[in-house]
Amino acid sequence: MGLRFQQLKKLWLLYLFLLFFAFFMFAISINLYVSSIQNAEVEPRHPKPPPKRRSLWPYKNIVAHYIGKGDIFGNMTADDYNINQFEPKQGEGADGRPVIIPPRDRFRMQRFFRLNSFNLLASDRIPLNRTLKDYRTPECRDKRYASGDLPTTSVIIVFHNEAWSVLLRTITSVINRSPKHLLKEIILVDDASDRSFLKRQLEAYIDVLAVPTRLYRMKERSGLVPARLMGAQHARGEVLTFLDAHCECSRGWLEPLLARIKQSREVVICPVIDIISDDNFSYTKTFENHWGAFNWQLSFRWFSSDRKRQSTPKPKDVTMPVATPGMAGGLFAIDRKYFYEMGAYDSNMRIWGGENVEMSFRIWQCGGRIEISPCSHVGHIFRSSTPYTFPGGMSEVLASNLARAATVWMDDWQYFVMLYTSGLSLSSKDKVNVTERIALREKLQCKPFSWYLENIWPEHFFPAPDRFFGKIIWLDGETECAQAYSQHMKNLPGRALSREWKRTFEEIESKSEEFMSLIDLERDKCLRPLHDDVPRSTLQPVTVGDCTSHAQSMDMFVITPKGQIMTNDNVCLTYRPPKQGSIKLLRNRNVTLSNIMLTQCAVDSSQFWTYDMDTQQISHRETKLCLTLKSATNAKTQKAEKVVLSMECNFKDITQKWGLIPLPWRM
Ligand code: LR7
Ligand code: MN
Repeated sequence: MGLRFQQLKKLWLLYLFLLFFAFFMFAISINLYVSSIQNAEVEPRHPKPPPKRRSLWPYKNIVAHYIGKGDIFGNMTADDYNINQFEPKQGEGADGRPVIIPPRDRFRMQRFFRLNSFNLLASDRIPLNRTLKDYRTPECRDKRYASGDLPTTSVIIVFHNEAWSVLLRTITSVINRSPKHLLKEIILVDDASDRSFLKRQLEAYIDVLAVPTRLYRMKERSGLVPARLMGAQHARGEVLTFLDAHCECSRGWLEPLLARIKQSREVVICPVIDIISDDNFSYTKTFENHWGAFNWQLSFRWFSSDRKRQSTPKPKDVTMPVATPGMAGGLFAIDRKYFYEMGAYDSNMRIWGGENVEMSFRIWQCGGRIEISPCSHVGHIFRSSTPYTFPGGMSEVLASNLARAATVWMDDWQYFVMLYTSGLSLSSKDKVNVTERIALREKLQCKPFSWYLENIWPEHFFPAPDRFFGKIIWLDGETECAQAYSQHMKNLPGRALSREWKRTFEEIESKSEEFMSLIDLERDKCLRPLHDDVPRSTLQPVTVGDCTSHAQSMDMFVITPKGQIMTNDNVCLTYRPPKQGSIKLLRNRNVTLSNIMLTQCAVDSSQFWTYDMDTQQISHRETKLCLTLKSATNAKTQKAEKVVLSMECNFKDITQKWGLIPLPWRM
């Protein structure tokens, strides 16, 4: 009997163990599935600025990383959308710390993530008035503003189906961290939300706030531009300050913005945009010295190379705003009258996107300035997908908004954008009516786009009349195009040809039609990144391959007269001798080593190249090494891959011969 019992007990234990094990495996597989859904997502719709890091190694915050967006969590019901589950816990998220969701709520957390594309449960635990750190530099903290003299402002917040706790935390942070006499009012514009808590409940809530707060509602869903225009119409402050509906203003955010406008009413001034995690709501400070511009598809991008500060008596005053060619779009202050003098917004832009491009070009080209104040810090929740609907279709709406901006402001460059942006084409131009905006451009006597590129954004990576734009092919001697190209170069008069890029561009330009008609996108081999799926900001080895495989333009290059070889997103061909320490790192990342990489452009001797028309070699100017195509073994997969590296030049070596095939970019 005793033995029986012992055996039974063992069986039970085994059974329990198996049960536990099965459950464990199930949890892991769900986790894997969820992360696979997330990884499948393309690049973030709106890039985060690089966070300010203490160590060199990018740390990853692993608190509450278990996010769900997939459909395994069941369909959302009307109740799910409309209940307000805000239940603040004292001290949660204090000082901008991350929220940790208790294990029992994890499933619900994942379920509710998709409502707003951020972790709603995390937000719902954080008090509206949570504390934040002071993110300003000591210099900024010490700065005194003649606060009595500053203009007043109306803060305008437009929203569509924003979460209760997030919207109210935005408002609370504005009220608590703005000097009362400067904050004239808060204006909310509801872009036809349907969540029930944004109706009566919101009206009752704002009625009793310490700062006059008014709520206007759009009759039908229109988008952020019509909503902001409605808000601006009702504003009475001297300055309009726009914020997204999911921000947190940190200490001292407002004074630097108003002080700059007081100094010059023609400045549109933006705060530094810090990162509130969509995952755990932690607040991360970002670098003060970054600035923004646009890629070839007019998506906003952050850059961080050094820029001159607004000129001051003290040349290196780190509290001075930095001029930025582009604005992210959501967070900025502008003199109210100046806003209207400059044409407010293009009221025909719907839903989302493009208005930040339009405003950036317009303000600069028509005589204003756009700057980022390093002393003003506002956090914004960056998310990787759009939670709301896009009436009219996301790509159609975005394409139309971008076509409007490009047609009015970009002169010759509008064709470039339309040719190389998916969703746009040369006929996009005919589908938009921008007569009024063109009249505005004439009335304000705005400068051409070429002026903007040369003076406001000299670091730009767009084509230009004095630049080459096209593909770089390997002259393997086999394809028709390669043969015609080599033939042309060989027959140029004069043995010792000039090594000026300008001369090269001219020679190529004169035959551009022929080369373009001969290029065979499948057989010719184009210079391009080795991997398709690597983030653009990291180092990428280079190879040659199929010329069609990079719809997103990474096999097209712009070459400047000084010899920088650039591609989209501010990426440049770079000579980079592998360091001892980095070898291991690259191996781990499953990348073949090479001393040639694509990486962020910088004005640096590692990025200047020379072309020899006589030998068709591209050499690194400083080391005089030639771009060479070699087979290498991938350290991890052990597979052979072709990699471009730089080696001693040998004019007989066919693996060192390159041709520049121009592509059209303007009419
Ligand atoms: O149909 C809509 N109606 C709205 O009222 C769509 C949006 N909105 C509201 C929305 O609730 C939010 O408050 O408009 C605001 C902006 O929409 P988001 O938060 O979905 O936009 P975003 O933060 O992804 O995008 C950035 O680019 C947009 C282009 O149209 C706007 O300019 C956003 O204001 C802008 N946000 C920022 O610049 C914050 C920093 C992001 C960066 C970089
Ligand atoms: Mn936003």
